[in-house]
Parts: sequence; C-alpha cells; structure tokens
Amino acid sequence: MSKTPIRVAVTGAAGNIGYALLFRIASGEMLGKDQPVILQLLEIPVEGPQKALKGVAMELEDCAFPLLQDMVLTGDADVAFKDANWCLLVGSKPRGPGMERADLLKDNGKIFIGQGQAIDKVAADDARIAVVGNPCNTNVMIAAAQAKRLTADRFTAMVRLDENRGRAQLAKKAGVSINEVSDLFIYGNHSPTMFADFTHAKIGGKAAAEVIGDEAWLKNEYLPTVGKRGAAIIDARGQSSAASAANALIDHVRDLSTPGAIHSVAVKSEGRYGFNPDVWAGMPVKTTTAGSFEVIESYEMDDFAKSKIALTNYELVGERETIKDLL
Ligand code: NAX
Repeated sequence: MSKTPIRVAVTGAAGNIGYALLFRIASGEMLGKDQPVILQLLEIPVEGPQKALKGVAMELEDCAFPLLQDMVLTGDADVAFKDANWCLLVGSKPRGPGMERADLLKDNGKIFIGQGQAIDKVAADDARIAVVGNPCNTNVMIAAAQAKRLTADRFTAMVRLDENRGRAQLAKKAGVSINEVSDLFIYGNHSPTMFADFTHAKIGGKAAAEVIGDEAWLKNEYLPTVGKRGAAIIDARGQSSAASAANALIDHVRDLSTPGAIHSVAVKSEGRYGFNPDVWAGMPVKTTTAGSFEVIESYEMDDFAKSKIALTNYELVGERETIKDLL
C-alpha cells in the first residue's frame, strides 16, 4: 500500500528558487522515492505571478511524476498552508535600489507575520517550517512569534547552502573529494558575518586546519569567501543563487527527516554557544527521529571562534531590535 501523501507548501513558487526546487520535490529527492507528495503553491495574488505559477504547474504536470498526487495553486496563505506538513517559505521581497537594510527587514517582516499566523491556524499538527526568504534568520523569528499552537522548534531557517559552500571550498583547497570533508558547521546569521567553523572541521578524518596547514588562508581568505559567496554569484551570473539554494533546501528538509543526520540548521538558540536566547542562529543539529532533532552542544570554541560568534550574534540582535515591533 502506498504511503499517505505529505503536503508540502512552497511560497514564492514561481520564483527562481521555486523553479529549481519544485521538480526535485515532485521527483522524490527531498522526502524519498516512495513518498507521494501534494504541492501547495503560494504566489502573490496578482496576475503576473499567478500566471507564471500556472506555467510552472503545467510543466510539473508534463513531467508525469508518479509521486506527485495533486497540486494546489493559490494566492491565499490559508489555502496554501492548509494541513501542510512542510512549509517552505521561499518567497520574499528583493532589496530594491536605494533600499536600506532596515526597510527590507521591516517590509519582509510583514509577509512573515501573515504567513506565520496562517500556518499556526491551518497547517498540520506536525507542521515544520523552513525559511529561505531573506533575511531568513529574522523572518523565521517573526513567523515563529505568531505561533500559539506550534512550538519554536518547528521553525527553522536555512544555513545549509553556507555549509555546502564551506565544505566545497575546503575540499577544493585540500584537493580531495567533498566526501572527505566533515564536521563543518555554520554558526549564526545567513549573512557575511556567519562563522563557518573550520576549527572543528575534518578532512579525511584529520583536523582541517592541520591538513590545510595555512591558518592565515583559513582566517583571511576562506571565511570571507564562504561568507560573501552569495554576492560573488550575483556578480558572476547577474542573478542570485537559485539552483544551489534549492539544492540546499532539499538537503535541509531531507536531513531533518533522516534520523542520525548531522547538519547546520538555524534554530532558536536558547542561549547555546553564547547566542542571545531569542535569536535564530545556525548551529549543528542531529536529527533524532523523522520529526525531531537535538542541538549538538559539545563543541568547545577557542577565543577566535568565540569572537566570530559574538560578531554574528551582535548582528542578529541588531536585526531583532530593528523589527521588534513585529514580534
Ligand atoms: P525571486 O524573486 O526569483 O522569487 C521570489 C518569488 O516570491 C517571486 O515569484 C515573488 O512573486 C514571490 N513572493 C514575494 N512575496 C510573496 C508573498 N508574500 N507570498 C508568496 N510569494 C511571494 O527570488 P528567488 O531567487 O527565488 O529567492 C527567494 C528568496 O530566497 C530571496 O529572499 C533570496 O534572498 C533568498 N535566498 C536565500 C538563501 C539562503 O541561503 N537562505 C540563498 C538564496 C537566496 O538568496
């Protein structure tokens, strides 16, 4: 007998990341090759995006994916999140010319108030939320603040693209396969202040710092390369990362559904690793059951790592302060 379908709501579904994401969800790459899915797709309720969304749905139909049981296309959050088991919040407003970061935070924050309320009202009891739309650490905090029914641990934001970037850069420098790189976790904000913790990373089972043998490179080149990779992609492509972001979101959800998986997730810090208790910060997480995780708290940070974490925490606290009237 086939499994009960999982309802996956995706916002910003007609956008660039949506286009790189939906086909992979429907083909079973995110939740398993034997797991039927229903896609519930939200776009802003105006003609252009709704028409584009129809086009994407036509293409999904044309793929004849056996696992795709149904699709819902809507401009209404209450419809999109109805009984959803996973809510992937990708859609948000891009930063326009001359727009201040504080305005971006506030404008996008309003979207996440409405979506957080709708999710809390209509999503499934086991609903989990993954925020990608930037600034994702702060948007997830705003959405979670609306929740009366769902607990804070259901709300996560994505730093997995940063982890994947960080692993790839270490593998490239060491001239080894990506599979050799482990224990590389992202702490803090999805922004250039993030700390890609090379101090605990391993290459082929040995300390990465030892294998690389160049502390100055790790501190002065590696960290900025990982932190500013998004900007470098925009500079090269003329558009922001889409396929790699969609790929990271597939990894984020798949690993949060796979007991034993260890990966970087932005979660409510609760004071771990010295973060402000109320901010959502990237840290290492171990999936315990298909629906729950625990934070790995055992990494001892040296003074350099502590100073990096303090910096990214300072930025997260500042973002929280900017939008405090939305909480
Ligand atoms: P696009 O502008 O291509 O697509 C966004 C889509 O969201 C548009 O189709 C828009 O109509 C829709 N949208 C806007 N407001 C909405 C709302 N209230 N409800 C439903 N849909 C809405 O952007 P895309 O390249 O897909 O990127 C989406 C978001 O991901 C951006 O905020 C971007 O900054 C963020 N990113 C986050 C990353 C991460 O690692 N956390 C990396 C990639 C990406 O930069």
